[in-house]
Amino acid sequence: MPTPRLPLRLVLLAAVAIGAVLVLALLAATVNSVLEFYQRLGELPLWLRAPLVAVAALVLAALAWLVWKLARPARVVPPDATVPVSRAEVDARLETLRARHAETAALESELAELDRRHASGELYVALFGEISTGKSSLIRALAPEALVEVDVRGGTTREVRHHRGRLPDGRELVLADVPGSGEVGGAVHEQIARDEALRAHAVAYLAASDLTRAQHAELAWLARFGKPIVLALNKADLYDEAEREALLGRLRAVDGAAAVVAISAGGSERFERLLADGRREAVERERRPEIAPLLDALVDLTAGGAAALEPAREAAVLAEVGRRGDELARATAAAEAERAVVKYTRRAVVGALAAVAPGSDILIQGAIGTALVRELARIHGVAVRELDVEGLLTRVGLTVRNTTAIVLAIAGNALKAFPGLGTLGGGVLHAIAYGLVFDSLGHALAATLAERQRLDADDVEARVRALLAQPSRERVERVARIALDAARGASTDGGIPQPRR
Ligand SMILES: Nc1nc2c(ncn2[C@@H]2O[C@H](COP(=O)(O)OP(=O)(O)OP(=O)(O)O)[C@@H](O)[C@H]2O)c(=O)[nH]1
Ligand SMILES: [Mg+2]
Repeated sequence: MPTPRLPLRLVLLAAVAIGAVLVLALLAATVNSVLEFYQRLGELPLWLRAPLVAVAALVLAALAWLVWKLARPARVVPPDATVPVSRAEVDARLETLRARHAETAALESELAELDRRHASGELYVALFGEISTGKSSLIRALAPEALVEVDVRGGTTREVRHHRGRLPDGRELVLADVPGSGEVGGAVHEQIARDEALRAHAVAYLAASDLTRAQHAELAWLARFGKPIVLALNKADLYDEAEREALLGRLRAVDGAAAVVAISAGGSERFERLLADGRREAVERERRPEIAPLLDALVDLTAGGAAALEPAREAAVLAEVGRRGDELARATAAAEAERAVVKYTRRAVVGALAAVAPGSDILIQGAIGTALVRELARIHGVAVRELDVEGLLTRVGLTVRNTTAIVLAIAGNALKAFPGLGTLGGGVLHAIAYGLVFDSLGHALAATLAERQRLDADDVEARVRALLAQPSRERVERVARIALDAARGASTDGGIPQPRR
């Protein structure tokens, strides 16, 4: 007769009930002992009570501090934080990058443009803002002879164009019209605009209504470079007096801008005209620009002339070139590391195939492992001691020993992807396994060195373990191909690798 099974729900209910009773009992006991302790404390003479209370308070404070230290969320440095950097430092970084054959042309031309503008002594003002906020229309109003394209469609301006204009006080300036930001898929144009904004002495940031979250972020990014900014509410003609004042009030509350003004850059308007004979005619007419408040703000903001604003402009460009130089250095190191990993994986595979005597392969791999660690450390500019390298290899070796079965299974599976390999024998399987170990060690170590800038064995080991546990198909096939190429090469040489037990 089958035994009647208790419904799972009932079992769970019972467990929860028992748990609740236990928790309540524990709570009551704790409260009770606290009360008792408190009572006893009250009975103690003051000379004994006072130090006891003080010690308890200290312990509690230390505990609270510890909890705070452990639980506090890590401080996140925004990725685009601007780090001030000197010209000499930037030049030195570029020199190092050139020596590593990195593509430094763009950064060099940025520095050349920095020097060219410095020598020209001209005042540069960039217009900046989302698409269709009226940047090109504003250029047309500021520099009437300028040939600029204005369109109702967003994304009309695709590159930076410079135009000469004149401030009301008679000073000349160079105006930069730039592509609008916020266009779908317009990351490249946005970067062009941002770069030009950094190159300018001052920026007129155009908006056509309240700022969106993206516009807030853009303005904050620009302000972090210490750029003098006029925030201009364009298309003010579209709002009545009350709406305009309310909008301006909100824009004034935004951080980052030195001045906030309302303008009408102009643009053109279309309307229908009713003719005397009853016909209707579509007419397009230029709107009259009203930009005096912006011009006045620019006069104030640039009162010291280009020379006074030059140090801040240079600092902004250098900070950005420095940031990009760092990015390029990281990418260059990553590419070098990748090549090194492939090189040593191949050597490990070839070594494993050549090692006929049992046990000799371990020695060969030890030497190759040391060389791999040394080369990756050199690429990432991390100094390592002999002892650390040995320690790391021993630890990873132990990890690998524990996972050998997995690695061999993976290698076996990989072989199935290459038909007709029966003749090559178990040596190849072994070699693929070795290759996977080296490939995993190399990638793990490269990632640790790039992220932590030191040989953190714990981190490397954890990463190796993760990589070996779940190797991607692409990785396994790549290593398998290296092994097969090496094995075929060996067999055409006549030295067919022996199957291993
Ligand atoms: N009502 C009104 N419309 C304007 C004003 N200024 C520009 N416009 C219109 O806004 C639209 C976009 O103007 P553009 O000058 O091309 O804007 P933009 O910022 O250069 O645009 P992108 O180059 O695409 O980033 C056009 O249809 C203009 O006629 C203004 O002051 N008032
Ligand atoms: Mg434009």
